[in-house]
Amino acid sequence: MENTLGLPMGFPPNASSHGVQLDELTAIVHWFMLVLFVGWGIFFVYCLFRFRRKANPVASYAGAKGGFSTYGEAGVVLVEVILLVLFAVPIWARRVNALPDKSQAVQVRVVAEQFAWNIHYPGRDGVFGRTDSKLVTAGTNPLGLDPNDPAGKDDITTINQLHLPLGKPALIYLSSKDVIHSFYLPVMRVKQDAIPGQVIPIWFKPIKTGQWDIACAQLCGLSHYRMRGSYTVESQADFDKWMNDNAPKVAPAPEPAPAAAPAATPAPAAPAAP
Ligand SMILES: [Cu+2]
Repeated sequence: MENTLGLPMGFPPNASSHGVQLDELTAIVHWFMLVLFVGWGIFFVYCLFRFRRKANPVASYAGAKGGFSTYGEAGVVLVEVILLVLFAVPIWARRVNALPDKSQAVQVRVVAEQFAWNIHYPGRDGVFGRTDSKLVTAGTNPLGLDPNDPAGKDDITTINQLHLPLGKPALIYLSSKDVIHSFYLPVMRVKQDAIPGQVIPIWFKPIKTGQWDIACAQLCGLSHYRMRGSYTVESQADFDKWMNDNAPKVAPAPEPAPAAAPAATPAPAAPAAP
């Protein structure tokens, strides 16, 4: 087992650019916990001895005196406020809220359902076709793609098969059709709940090629155990080839009709690129 900062953490191998930071942070927290555990353990044993019944036949009803405990508590609160405001919030803003440039990233929609992962690439035009829950048909159109939307003609959809190029940020818009699922890629150090009615963007950069499982990390129903996808990280050339092989075999999208129909159907907020 590989150690992280000297601790046998038992992490799976890491294949993403941010994974090392997460692993080290987790190891640092464990070191702190170890120090606290030993410190409090020693204090506990000290108290057992110091306040033993034989030496203290009568309980002290006054308790601790002096300002130490008050100042100590205030100090702890202050340190925690500093950690939250100066460290946690800025790191969250930079690492989680700030998404990579769309033109530099591979954009994919991942729509979870009982019990599969629907994968949706925007295709060559980089625009996701319109989807509508009313158009969903099990088997033939699990994503509810609108066949009349020209932007959707070149879209690539798969079930349980996600491909990503190496070294390029993957920007994933995660949603769910039914219940709460959780998109879990252990070696990418990615885990995010997929929540019906929400589109949650997540991103990471794969730094190793290989093939791994997409696991569902929420107990989402009877067949949760088999809600298992697969993703492949490959070179840009292999990825492009895969995209080509899977592109719909149709003529280039025709010019949209003059009086384009989409205006007639009020789109109920397609969960495409936010
Ligand atoms: Cu699930």
